[in-house]
Amino acid sequence: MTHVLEAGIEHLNIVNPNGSPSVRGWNIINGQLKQASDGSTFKSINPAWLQDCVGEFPLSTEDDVHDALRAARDAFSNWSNTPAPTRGQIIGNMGRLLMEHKDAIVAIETREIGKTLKESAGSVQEAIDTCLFFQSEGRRLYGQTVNSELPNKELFTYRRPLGVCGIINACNFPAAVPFWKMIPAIMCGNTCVWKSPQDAPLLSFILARIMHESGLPDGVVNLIHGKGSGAGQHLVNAVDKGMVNKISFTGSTAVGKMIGETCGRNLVSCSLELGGKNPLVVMPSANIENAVEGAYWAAFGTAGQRCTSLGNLIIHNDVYDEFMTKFMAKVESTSIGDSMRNDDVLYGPMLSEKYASDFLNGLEMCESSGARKIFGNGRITNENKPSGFLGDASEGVYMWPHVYVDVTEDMECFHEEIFGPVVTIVRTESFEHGLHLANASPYGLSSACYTNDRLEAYQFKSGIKAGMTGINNSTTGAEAHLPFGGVKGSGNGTRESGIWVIEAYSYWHAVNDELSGKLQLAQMDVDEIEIEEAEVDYTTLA
Ligand code: UN1
Repeated sequence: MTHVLEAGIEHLNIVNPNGSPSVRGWNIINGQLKQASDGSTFKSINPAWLQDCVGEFPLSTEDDVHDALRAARDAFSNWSNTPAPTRGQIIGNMGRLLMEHKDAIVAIETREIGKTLKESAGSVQEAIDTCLFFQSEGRRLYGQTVNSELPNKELFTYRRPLGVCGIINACNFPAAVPFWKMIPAIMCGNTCVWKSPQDAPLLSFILARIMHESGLPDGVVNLIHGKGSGAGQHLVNAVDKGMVNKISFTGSTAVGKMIGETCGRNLVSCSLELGGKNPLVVMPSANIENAVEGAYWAAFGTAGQRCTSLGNLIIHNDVYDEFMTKFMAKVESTSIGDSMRNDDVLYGPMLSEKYASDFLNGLEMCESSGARKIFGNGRITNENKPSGFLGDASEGVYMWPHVYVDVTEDMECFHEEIFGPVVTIVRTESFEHGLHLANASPYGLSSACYTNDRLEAYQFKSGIKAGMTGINNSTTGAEAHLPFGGVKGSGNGTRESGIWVIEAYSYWHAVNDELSGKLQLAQMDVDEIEIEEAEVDYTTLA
């Protein structure tokens, strides 16, 4: 077994299908490598090749989480007093180191969670873009000067860090999403305890290591591995113990609500990026080829395992048959397999066995809702595989693409997110009805409308209740400098990315400086300006 710190990153992506862990990974607390206090571990498995055990990692205990939180607390004073441009420079170094090792990191992401190499490269690039954006934000982090209503008095605003941030992300964007959170957090002067996703601990370890190599002082980012129900829950429970000043979470709506309640009763701020049942509406004026391509990618890219993946595909009756003929031709020819060993697959395995079993439960819900399946057959095996499957299905956790039609608003599968390669198709007879359907689920993350009618496009973007909307585009594809997040059941209104995320990791501090040498009372000592009676009678000038 290789020591993860001794091995060059390039040596960590060698597939090793003999069942034994390739590497031993560690928590990083105050810059020190630590095992779990009780020595327990868990394994990270390559979902495209289950015999390939990527590594063995500490199953962190409550004590480990508290150690990490104390380290973050101790590091806070020095880090928050480090000039913001210097913090930005360290973040810039992170971006440059990520670029240097990009190919190796991409391969590790694909090996650990099964995304295609192209998509892993996208996720790592999103982390790089985030670093480059916030490198220069360190030279801004502007406050304001504000005019006082009193003479010889100055008013100012400053952005201040919140303190210790608990970071919890899902494994589907294991490079982009934690960087969306931690890079602005540390740029603002906060320190972090990062609970890595259970299914991507090696990638998380590499990223944390790169952060340290970039010049980040010990204790500013502390990494703990483990399960959501273990280390993740301990981190959230620490909010009740007064050890945490902020939680940032990406994951399910149910867990997000629990975190929101815990933070709420402690008046601790939280950022919640939760589920979606993202609608895509196809209108008769649309370019149907583009609409088919956008819907197909949104539904089945990443094996449907994005929070922005397409949920309800809403098609106008007038183009339903044409759209479906073209759409189904693509679905039927979908190429699926291990991207490490096959070029040009659309998607790989499920992120892990757990995601696979949740997905199969979601399919059962479609069946019990009364939706009609026109394509798909559950888990891919060597005896049960679509024509586009490449490789030996018994090696990994692969799913058919699934298409359900005749879905209506009263069905459970219309409302519930199903994380995986499935699309639920709804007919509409008008734009108004399509927009109504697009707004009818409990979620409001992403959304899309294909139309070449400018008024419809306008009415869609002003009528949809969602955090993000694509016009003639798929539901996915956020960029690192646009606000990312949802409304309704998709979050609590906070945003990731761009300048907007800074609000989530800082508070405004208003300072007044009284230079007059005396106590001047706001509102009360302000000179009153009387309204004078006009000398000219303006009414006569007309
Ligand atoms: C997620 O699934 O949590 O817009 C993030 C997108 C990606 C990010 C998805 N850039 O689909």
